[in-house]
Amino acid sequence: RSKQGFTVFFTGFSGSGKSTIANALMVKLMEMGGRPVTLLDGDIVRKNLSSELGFSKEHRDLNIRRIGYVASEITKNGGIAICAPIAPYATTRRAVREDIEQFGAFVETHVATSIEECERRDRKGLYKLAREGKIKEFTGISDPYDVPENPELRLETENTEVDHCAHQVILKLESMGLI
Ligand code: GGZ
Repeated sequence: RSKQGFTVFFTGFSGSGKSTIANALMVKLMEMGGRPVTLLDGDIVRKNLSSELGFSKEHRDLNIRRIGYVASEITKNGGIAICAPIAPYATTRRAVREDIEQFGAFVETHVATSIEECERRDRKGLYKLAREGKIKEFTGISDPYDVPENPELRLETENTEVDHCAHQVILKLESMGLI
């Protein structure tokens, strides 16, 4: 009997490392073979599925619900979905969890890089713009982020290689009997 589908749902600040870890995880899961793996990355989804949306609470919630819907369809069909949006609101993450758990497992993974570290790295220069007020409602600077209280997994990235973070997800999936 084939295994159930599941969704790995990364959440964390801009620049926390979600996309990088999600990509490394996708490679590992694809190498294992067997089931299709679909990556729903924050900026790719925004471009292709949510291009009309901004960053108000309403628009972020719509964006996350769309991601959740696609992930639930993939999960229903026995596939693997990897999502990597900021997803700042706990209630919205909870709603997506409920959608997906009807069909398979939901593995909420908090990429716990601190706001100080994300701002220090500032890979895309967005934190500087947010501090200058040139980007409004910027998560962690001028907009809220609800820290996940009971995620399946929390990744401390500050002294951990990307590959090791992705490996921790693999170990969690094994311990949950999903792979
Ligand atoms: C947060 C913003 C904002 C604001 C633009 N707040 O590092 P990035 O650039 O590529 O990741 C961020 C991305 C966040 O989109 P998500 O779809 O993941 O957000 S949410 O889950 O809240 O819907 C950042 C960029 O968009 N960006 N303006 N105001 N991030």
